[in-house]
Amino acid sequence: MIKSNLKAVSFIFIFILIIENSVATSKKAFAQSEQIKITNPFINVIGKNAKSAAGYMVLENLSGQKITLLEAVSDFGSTMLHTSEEKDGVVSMIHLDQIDIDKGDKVNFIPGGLHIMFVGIDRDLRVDSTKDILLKFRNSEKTFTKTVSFAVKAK
Ligand SMILES: [Cu+2]
Repeated sequence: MIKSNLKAVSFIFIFILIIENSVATSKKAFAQSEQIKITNPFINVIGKNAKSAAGYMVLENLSGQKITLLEAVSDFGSTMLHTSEEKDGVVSMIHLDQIDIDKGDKVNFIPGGLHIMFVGIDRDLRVDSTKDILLKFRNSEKTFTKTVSFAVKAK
């Protein structure tokens, strides 16, 4: 009888440990996503049923270390990280594998510069709606994500 009680107690104890552990993990993930502040996220859309569009925002690194933007993920098309460059009056887009944001720095995604390129868009992005975009980041310890609501605007 005592033996089975002990078993039950140790089972509950392990259960509590597992719960505490997962709460601590999600708290840490939350804290990390708070290290990046994002302001004015929007997607510029040209016309109806556009197959491509560009997303802009201001990223601010509030942490004490470099944070790298690895990827943006949408549920309506593929994405790439791009920057624009003008040479001899010709604007071309350059693919970037990642974008570093140094500690305390602000990085501006603006028309004519850095942007999230959306391609292969499979639905009409209604102007004045919002679209959730998942941003994947990395710091020196781990990768973490942040979901940001982008306002859809007509260009
Ligand atoms: Cu582009």
